[in-house]
Amino acid sequence: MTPGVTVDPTRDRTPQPPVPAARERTGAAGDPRLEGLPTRNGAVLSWVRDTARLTQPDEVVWCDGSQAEFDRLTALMVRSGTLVPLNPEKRPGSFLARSAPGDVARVESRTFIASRRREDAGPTNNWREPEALREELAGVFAGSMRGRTMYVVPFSMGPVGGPFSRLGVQITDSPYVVASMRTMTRMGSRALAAITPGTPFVPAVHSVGFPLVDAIGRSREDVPWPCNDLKYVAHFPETREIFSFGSGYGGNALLGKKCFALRIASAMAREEGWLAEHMLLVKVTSPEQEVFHLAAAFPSACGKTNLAMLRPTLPGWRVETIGDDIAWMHPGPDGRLRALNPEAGFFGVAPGTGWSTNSAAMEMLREDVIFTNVALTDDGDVWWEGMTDEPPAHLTDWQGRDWTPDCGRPAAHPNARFTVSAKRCPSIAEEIDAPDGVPVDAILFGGRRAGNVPLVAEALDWGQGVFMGATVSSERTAAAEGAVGELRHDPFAMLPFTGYHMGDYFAHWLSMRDRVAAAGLPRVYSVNWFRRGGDGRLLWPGFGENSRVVEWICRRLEGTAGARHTPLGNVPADGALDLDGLDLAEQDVAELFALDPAAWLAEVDHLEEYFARFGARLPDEITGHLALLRYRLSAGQAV
Ligand code: GTP
Ligand code: SPV
Ligand code: MN
Repeated sequence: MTPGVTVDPTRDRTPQPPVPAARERTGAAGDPRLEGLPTRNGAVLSWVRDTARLTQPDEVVWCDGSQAEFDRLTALMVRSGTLVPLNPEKRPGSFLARSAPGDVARVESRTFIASRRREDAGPTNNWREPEALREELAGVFAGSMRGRTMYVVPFSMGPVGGPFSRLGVQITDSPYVVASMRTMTRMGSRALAAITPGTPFVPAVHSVGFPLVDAIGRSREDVPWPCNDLKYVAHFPETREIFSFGSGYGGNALLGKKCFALRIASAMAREEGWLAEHMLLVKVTSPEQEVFHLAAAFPSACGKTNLAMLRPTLPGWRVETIGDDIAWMHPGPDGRLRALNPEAGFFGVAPGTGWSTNSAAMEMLREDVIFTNVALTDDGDVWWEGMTDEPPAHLTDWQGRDWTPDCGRPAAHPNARFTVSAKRCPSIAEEIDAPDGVPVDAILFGGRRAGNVPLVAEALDWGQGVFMGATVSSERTAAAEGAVGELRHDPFAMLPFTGYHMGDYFAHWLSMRDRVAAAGLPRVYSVNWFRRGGDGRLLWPGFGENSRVVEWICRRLEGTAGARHTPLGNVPADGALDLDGLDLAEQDVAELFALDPAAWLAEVDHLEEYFARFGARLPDEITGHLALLRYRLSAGQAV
């Protein structure tokens, strides 16, 4: 039997393999009993039933998303050792989870796009032939939930019932995933009720791949963080299905996030004429009470959460948070590009988050948080690198070992994360619940770049803006497996998340020009908080001081700030970027905007080589912009 092709309730039933004795709601024939079930949707029911037959859990639990359910699950996980309750005086309602040491980040090498034709996945994705992958998945999922509970988790990405919202159902054998999905999405009864017969939903099957009973009935003990060395994060963009096996961590396992809201949604968006992007979303209010909405794409662990919760150092400016990771952007009836955050919570990087860098996040983390892979203090609180200047004298590290400041190991894993409801964020904007989103005034692209990329530059038009997105590269972070620090191309910060051919994706971005009124198209900027001087020092103070760049961008949108042309776009005119009160050497400011034509010509060569992989699917306009940049650089002018 193959998973995934099973959403059609009318198809023939073939004899199913026997299943082990059931405990509770599982009927004698292995079918979840229909009476008392919270839905009559035949497509959902038959898919759940078929998945249960394949994976053979002891019981099936339909999740309602209630507080009581969350409390039951967390209590269960405390008993099983998956969660450590934190000191209720220090961190009320909060827990620490420690993952297996081999299950700490997204696994890009095991992330698959199974489109019928290889060329539709393109050179940036791991392609698999769909039927062959289904066979393989059927093999690994067979019996994978033996001895466990299978949870059915209905959820909505975006407010339930909203015009741009999408529905999904995740099946999982991980209570940690259920609890996290409740925080990260609109999960439970309301979402299930919205999945009426005939309503499309994305079926997403997840198993940690650690059955407690084997094929011949022998049992084994559970472990605090069950997972499997063999991992799959598999997508069928054409039939809009997701299968994830072997990992309990983040984007591998919370399938509404990267798998649905980016990889599957990007394929939907291409077909339907919108954009599903790896972007934060903020509402900025100027001292004159003008409102601007900015979306910004930075690669994983490159500052989206920080910019999303920015506390401006410039007086009179206010930033409110709408999203920190994903934005869905649709051409609106008003001729604008309108964006919403499909998520309901934040799964943010802990290390580097502190009172001096992101005080809004620190306030957000005061209660009702699930922390994963941070360190535990002796009084039952949490700590990670960058939370305080002085580390505590003793900690229990993310693997449960004794830790002292001189032990030579980090206390928290570099990709340690917090999971918290958006409602906890002190700067949350009421627009997070606006079903039709907010109009986007500007889009920012950024990455970690020690060299070449200026602090800020403005694209002259949409075409150059798309080129800016296409040419993002960034030093790799701990958010995915692989060598940290290595520079890699990461177009639109979507390299690991575009569910189809990257060349077609560039073309789709260009086509937005024809879908949104010219006056309604956002302006596009590139930013870089991570430029370093010759001595290796960061040149820009970053964090709250990024408000100075935000101010220049908003003033450009208003038409009141000056700019000068460069081959890379418009940069602030002398004096147009407010640097008042910053202890920044003139030399450093110059270096933040320095343009070395030789270094850039080398970068253009690399880009040309990279883009060559996209073959005929690379839009001519991108090639044209590359040629234009080369010309401008060699002519030494800013045409
Ligand atoms: P994902 O959740 O992985 O998609 O990433 P994100 O972009 O939301 O990551 P996040 O904002 O949590 O970035 C985390 C890292 O970036 C932390 O180590 C921060 O300290 C660092 N960071 C954020 N903003 C700045 C900045 O302005 N300057 C510098 N130097 N570091 C920053
Ligand atoms: C990222 O890696 O971009 C994340 C974290 O936002 S995860 O959800 O694990 O993908
Ligand atoms: Mn992300």
